[in-house]
Amino acid sequence: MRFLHLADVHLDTLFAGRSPALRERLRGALQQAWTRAVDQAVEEEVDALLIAGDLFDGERLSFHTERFLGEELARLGEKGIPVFYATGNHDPGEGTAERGRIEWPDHVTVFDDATPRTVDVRRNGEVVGRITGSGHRTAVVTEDLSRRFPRPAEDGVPAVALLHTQVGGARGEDAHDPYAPSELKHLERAGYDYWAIGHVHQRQKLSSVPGIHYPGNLQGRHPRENGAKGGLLVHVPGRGATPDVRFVDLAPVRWARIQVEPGPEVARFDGLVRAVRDAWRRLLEDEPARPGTEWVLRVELAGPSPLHRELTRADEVETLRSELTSDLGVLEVDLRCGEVRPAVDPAPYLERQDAAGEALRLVRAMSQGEEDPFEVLGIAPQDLGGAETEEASQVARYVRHLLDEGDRELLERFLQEREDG
Ligand SMILES: [Mn+2]
Repeated sequence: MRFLHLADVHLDTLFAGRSPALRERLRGALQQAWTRAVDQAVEEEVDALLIAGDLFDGERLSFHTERFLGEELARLGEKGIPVFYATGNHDPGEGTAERGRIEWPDHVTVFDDATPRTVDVRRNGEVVGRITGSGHRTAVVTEDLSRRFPRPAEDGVPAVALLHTQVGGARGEDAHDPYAPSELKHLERAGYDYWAIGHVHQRQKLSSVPGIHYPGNLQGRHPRENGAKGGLLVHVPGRGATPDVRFVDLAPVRWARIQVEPGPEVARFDGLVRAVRDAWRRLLEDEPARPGTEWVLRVELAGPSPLHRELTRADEVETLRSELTSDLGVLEVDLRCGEVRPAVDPAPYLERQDAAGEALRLVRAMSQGEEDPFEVLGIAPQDLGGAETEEASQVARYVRHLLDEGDRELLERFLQEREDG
């Protein structure tokens, strides 16, 4: 049996907090990724398409998605490709009126409660595999649903299990709530040839034989969901055989993050742009993408820089951000400069018997706890903005954090004022 294994599509994600243009593009990308998945299933003439939960992000079902999904499912139906969909915590069986509008066609099997069901998959009338699936009835399933799966028949027909589950110990599991938690040991011994699972958005293989795989989500939706996203093309050649699993890159938009330390020698705007461009090229080499892939890029500048002062100003950062967006040809750049430090080295100034040296020694004494900053500055702890607690040791830690780069900051201002004066 050959099938395409998808999970965590999250149709109708709102993408709140993104710019209107990006939001529009990301919503389109979710659907485009789905269209590519269907294309892939048709081209590869798979025996089935499997969706391991969270097909929808939530209760919402837009008219657009309702119509779109209907058309895409019909395309699979016309080619005789059955669809198996097990509900997850985002789209539980006890759905809402909105999602209830969907009329699932006959070639779609929806597993939407805890009781597993087994369905034959046929090719030209012959049974080539069996799918056993169960779904989440409600949004908070704490039971290990995998324990209910029956022992598959030993009649030579490949057995595949379909479930939305958090397998204990999976990478990135802490980013997800432990719904329908299961144990790898149990899945391995349950007798299936392949577990098509979903929930954790990071693609990973938990076991080769039997195959136990998270395909990851179909399209990344935020900076932490970076790298190539898509589905798994799976071939289970026979009962007890080793499944062949191949990743297919389907997401039209990719998220990425690069960290750049321009260093003390980059002292001009175009130098900054060039430093980021070089890092960007290296990323493209490391992370090849299909032609036409669009990118949303987080750029984090860090380290000592003579442009530190400019990079603390919102208008300057915006100019750089907008230049990078067009220069790199990406959808959007999210530029972070919080880790950039002044390029000056305070060490030689610390010894000097002048105002700068005196001030530097005082900042250092405060940050090292030798002087009480509240006494020195003549303020009370409760007047300190930004501290989330009045507990003395917490406040002290917060103040030390504020003072951490304080010496460089202070020295930079001294030097600047001397130049200005
Ligand atoms: Mn989920």
